[in-house]
Amino acid sequence: MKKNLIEDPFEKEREEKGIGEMNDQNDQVTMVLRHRDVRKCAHNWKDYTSAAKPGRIVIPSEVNIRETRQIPFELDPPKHGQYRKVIEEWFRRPLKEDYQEKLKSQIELLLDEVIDLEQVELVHDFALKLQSRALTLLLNTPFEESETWISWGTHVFRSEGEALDGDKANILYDYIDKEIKRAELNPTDDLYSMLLASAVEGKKLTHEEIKGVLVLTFAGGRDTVINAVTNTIAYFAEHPESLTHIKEEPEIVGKAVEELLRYFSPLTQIGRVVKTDSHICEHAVKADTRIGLCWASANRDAQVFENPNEIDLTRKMNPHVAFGFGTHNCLGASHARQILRILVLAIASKVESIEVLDGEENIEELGVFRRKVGYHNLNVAFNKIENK
Ligand code: HEM
Ligand code: EMZ
Repeated sequence: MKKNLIEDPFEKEREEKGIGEMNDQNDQVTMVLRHRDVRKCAHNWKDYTSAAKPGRIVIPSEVNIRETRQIPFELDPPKHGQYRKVIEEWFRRPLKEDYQEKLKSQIELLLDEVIDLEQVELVHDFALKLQSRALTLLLNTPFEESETWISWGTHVFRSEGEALDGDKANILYDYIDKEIKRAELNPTDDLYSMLLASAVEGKKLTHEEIKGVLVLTFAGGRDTVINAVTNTIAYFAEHPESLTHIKEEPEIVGKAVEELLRYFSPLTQIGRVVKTDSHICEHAVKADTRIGLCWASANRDAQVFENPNEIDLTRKMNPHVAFGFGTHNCLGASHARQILRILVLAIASKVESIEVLDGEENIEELGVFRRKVGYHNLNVAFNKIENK
């Protein structure tokens, strides 16, 4: 059996009931499992709100370690749209050629750093570095800042043995506070300075609001990207024929990345809080409880995807929801997609084959469901194409 298989734990419940149940810190979560229902609920912000107490729509809930509201993630329309408008264009910069050129040289350089090593631990010594260095481009901050971010490890709110680590979260909050003050004194052309110069309905953004955007940028785009990068490399290690396919037809890379995102679904679910008693799939959901929009389950729904458990790099119809759906669809998607496309092409041009040595899987425990999202660590050896 292939080690990099990511099994779908939701199939039976999705087909039979449409929902799954789990408990998170004594708070019931009804997981919405079908593609159609996930999209419907994501669209229905009036009944299922994102604007609950900060941290509550994240599963596991972060209410005990976070007071700052993440913006625009934890807002509903119409406020959501007003704030999203402030940052939307900034998050489209990854579509520009010079951004992609810089990202390409970062990724190629990093690959060159590890390609000759006897073995490399992909999560910390490759994916975390790649994610942190790339983030300097998105924030438009000095490259050296990535050293600090790398030192925080793979998750800003979790540490080994602790699902929610308040002390660790404080390191991020202090760092962001300091950076906002720095940008206020010495504006540059970075994200902090852009936000300090922005306004909503004629009112300048407060430090707390700016912090909310930055916490989201640091937290939301971290383990998701790290897992996507690690899983992608593990996949090509175990599917040399797919690496050959990319080498022969590099133009399929866009489709290939979408399919890998569908299959890996780096963010399993995001919650909403129910506003009034209602029903999902004939199942009662009570006001002030949570539902989970389970992107990972929706992405394996056989009603939508033929052979959902197979990776088909040239899949034609691929309406996956790995980046969410509707109002809150991922603002970091362009950045994440570019990272993965450039990475896959760089590997195709420099690497002959990849060998998986050993590793430890990262499994989420969600009530009766157990879902692999990636690895805690994964040792591999790259085999270089000679003369490259
Ligand atoms: C929203 C997934 C990378 C920033 C979302 C949502 C999903 C998602 C599913 C929807 C949340 C909801 O409906 O409540 C992913 C995945 C990623 C990724 C799978 C990597 C493969 C990133 C990156 C950034 C980022 C790199 C930025 C650095 C955001 C933001 C939102 C968001 C700001 C909120 C948008 C809004 O509320 O309007 N992401 N994300 N994400 N993501 Fe990502
Ligand atoms: C939150 C979330 C954002 C949360 C769009 O998803 O990602 C999670 O990894 C963070 O822990 O705080 O940012």
